[in-house]
Amino acid sequence: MQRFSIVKGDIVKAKTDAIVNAANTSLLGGGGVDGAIHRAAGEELLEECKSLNGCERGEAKITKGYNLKANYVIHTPGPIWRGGKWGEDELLKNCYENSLRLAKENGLKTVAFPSISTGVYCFPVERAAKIAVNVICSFLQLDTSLEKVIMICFDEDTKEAYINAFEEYKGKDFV
Ligand code: AR6
Repeated sequence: MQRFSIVKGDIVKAKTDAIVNAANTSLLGGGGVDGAIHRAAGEELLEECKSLNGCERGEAKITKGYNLKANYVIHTPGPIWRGGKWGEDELLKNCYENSLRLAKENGLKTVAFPSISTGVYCFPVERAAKIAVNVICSFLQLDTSLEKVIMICFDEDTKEAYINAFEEYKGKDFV
């Protein structure tokens, strides 16, 4: 089985154990994928999020999924793009790593990610895709508890960026 896949779609419909939310540091909802997840999960998600006291960029926190098909939501605020010299790459890497670590710690087997930071936060998608693919595939190579990670891209251009990044990664050392 291919343990990493890239698809076009709407993450709120994913039937994975967890979906990842490209949140903001308040964790109290917003636009983009965050808004879609909160709308689909219902008011109880916001209530649980209020008890978490926010989240630093690059960190991750987990809640239940409520009305979603996914049992859990992993919330991670990504970096806001400010030109690339303000630690944006490292913060984005941390988002993926900490989300995967949290999934593993909670015994989850399947996780779906959106393209963190490449919407409202304006992180260039080709650069973000390389970081995401490298972190996810390296994690899967070292860890056997996670069975499947899916990148769910909302549009064709985003999907293409992730597929190109994956092809480049496979060219290096993915088996
Ligand atoms: N399923 C999958 N991907 C989606 C969906 C969806 N339903 N909806 C949007 N995307 P963004 P960010 C894609 O802006 O850049 C919020 O207000 C979207 O096309 O959601 O990390 C938060 O509260 C893009 O490719 O997240 C924060 O304030 C990707 O998801 C801020 O936006 C990320 O776009 C976070 O900005």
